[in-house]
Amino acid sequence: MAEISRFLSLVLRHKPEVIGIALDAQGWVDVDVLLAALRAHGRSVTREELERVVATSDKKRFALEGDRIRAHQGHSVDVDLDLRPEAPPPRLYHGTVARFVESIRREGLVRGQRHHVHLSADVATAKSVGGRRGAPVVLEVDAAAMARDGHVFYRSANGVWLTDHVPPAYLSQ
Ligand code: HQG
Repeated sequence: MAEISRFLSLVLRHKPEVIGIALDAQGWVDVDVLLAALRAHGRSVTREELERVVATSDKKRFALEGDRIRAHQGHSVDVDLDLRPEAPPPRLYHGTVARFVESIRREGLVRGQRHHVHLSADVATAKSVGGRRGAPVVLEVDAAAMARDGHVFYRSANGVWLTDHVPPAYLSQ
C-alpha cells in the first residue's frame, strides 16, 4: 500500500506524464483513466485497492470524489486547488534538518519546487516531516505576526497550512 501511495503521489503531484496521463486544471484525473494508465504501465491497482490507499493514507493525501481523484496538496505541476485564505492559529511549525537551518535563517522558508511552504499545526507532525531527511529540527513560525503583517495562509483539505514565504524574522528554533 505504501508503495502504491508513493507512486500516486508522484503521478498526482509531480509527473503525471510517467504513465501518460494529464491532470485537469484543478489537479483531477478520472479514476478509470488513472487505473487504465497504471495497468498499461505494469502497475495494476484495483478500484478497491485505490479506495483503501486513499482511506488509509496517514496524511490523507488524496481526495477521491465520485469518478475522480486528486492530491490535496504538495504539487509541483501547475494546478489551481482553489484554496481559500484562512486565519492561521497563532503558532505553526516547520520540520526540517540541521543542514538547512543556516540557509533558512538567511532566506526564510522558501517553497522550492512546490507551490507553497508547508507548515504543520503541531510539533509532532513537524517532527515527522523533518524526520524524512534525518534528525528533525522543528522551527516555530509566528503565524499571528505574519497574518497581522498581511501574509496570506491557506489550509489544505488534509490540514496542512500553506503560505508563500516565511521571512526569517518570524522564525525561531
Ligand atoms: C527546506 C510531505 C534551505 C525545507 C510533508 C524542506 C509535508 C530550505 C525542504 C510536505 C529553505 C523542502 C512538504 C531555505 C525551506 N534553505 N532549505 N531557505 N526553505 N527549506 O519536501 O516541507 O509525505 O518540498 O525545510 O509531510 O519537507 O509528501 O517540503 O526540508 O507536508 O504527503 O527545503 O511533503 O508530505 O522540501 O514537505 P519539501 P517539506 P507528503
